[in-house]
Amino acid sequence: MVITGCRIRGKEGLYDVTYDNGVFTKIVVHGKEEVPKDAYRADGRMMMPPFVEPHIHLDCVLTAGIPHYNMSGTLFEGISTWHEYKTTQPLVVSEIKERAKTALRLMAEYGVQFVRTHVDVTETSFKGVEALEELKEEMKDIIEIQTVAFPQNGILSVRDGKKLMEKAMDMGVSCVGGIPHYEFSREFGIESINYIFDLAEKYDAMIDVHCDEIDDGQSRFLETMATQAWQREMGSRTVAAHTCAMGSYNDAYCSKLFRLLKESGIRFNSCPSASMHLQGRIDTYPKRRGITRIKELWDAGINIALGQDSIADPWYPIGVGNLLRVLEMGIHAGHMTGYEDLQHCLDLISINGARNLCVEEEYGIEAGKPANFILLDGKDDYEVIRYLSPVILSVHNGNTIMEKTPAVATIHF
Ligand code: 17E
Ligand code: FE2
Repeated sequence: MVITGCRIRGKEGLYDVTYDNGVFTKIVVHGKEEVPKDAYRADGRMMMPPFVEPHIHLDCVLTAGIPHYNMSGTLFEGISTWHEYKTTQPLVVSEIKERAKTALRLMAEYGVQFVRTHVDVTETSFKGVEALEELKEEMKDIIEIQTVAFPQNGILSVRDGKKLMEKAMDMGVSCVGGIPHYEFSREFGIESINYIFDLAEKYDAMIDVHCDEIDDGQSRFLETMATQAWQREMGSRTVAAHTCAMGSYNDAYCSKLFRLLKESGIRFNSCPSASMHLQGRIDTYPKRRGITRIKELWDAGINIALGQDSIADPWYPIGVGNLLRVLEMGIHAGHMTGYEDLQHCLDLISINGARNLCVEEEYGIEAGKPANFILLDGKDDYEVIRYLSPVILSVHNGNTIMEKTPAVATIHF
């Protein structure tokens, strides 16, 4: 198959891109060689590697309103509403898979091909783990899924929490998760982090921890995570998610912290739309934004990717799978709307996510790499974020997983 006359993100000029048997085979300057009649005409649109969703909870998606909506909009009412859901609704593997698959179809429409999902392992029937592990296997040629053992109610703050984590890892979950800021005490929080790193070493797994997801400037579990990652040289396989408290740290502490963050090599994830919605709820005015220091991390050369967190679940009532909306929110909230930032802002939902998931090998428009790409109805990052351009073609391992005909408006003046 040949895509003719496309821009390639980050390169000058137009190209013809050929892929065969799921792999890119040839990339030549447009017009240099004859192309087959059935080549796909890109007409100058931009090709790039697919979008990456580094942080979502697929076991909870599309449950908003059952048994009731989160009326306060706080993280804590989200957690208690989910607790009601999981203890009152029948949990059926086929139903969880269907909801998750509906969310994956939404994401596919917006160019996502790699997804890391959390799955609550303090839901003790383990139907969520079963469902998402099955889906991960069934979908692997279409959308690549990684799972995280996420202890929603804590590891040490629930009875047998460690056993639940271990059971999930035995069932094939990809990453070890955690929630230190939600453990009963600071001591439990720290002990949970040490345990998470031990477990990751035991299972040779990656780490992705909900860390300091709270507007409490005293919540400093990130320094413990980064220190563990530094000591064990596991930074490149470790993600600190949310780190909302960093938005409330004082600058003196933060400047000290950044040295460790850089040396540790850990990666970051922020979910700006979800955090803007959930955090700042207990403030009067001025209200905090409740997000981590996206721009400062980016400027320090620390990897940070943006994710959705939720699609219509007890934590966040809206969302349709469109990472461009998350990016739009993130660059506003993070003051990244300067001209220079806009030139490469798509990194935040593409390559940076791929680094968090450790899938860079499969990622890139280069001969010899798997034919994973999207085609956007726009020509560069600036235009795509300004227009929230639709993805019109999405190809994974050479298979077309989504095609779209964008709507055309007729203006009558
Ligand atoms: N659970 C949690 O602790 N935090 C979140 N943002 C979500 C679930 C979505
Ligand atoms: Fe989350």
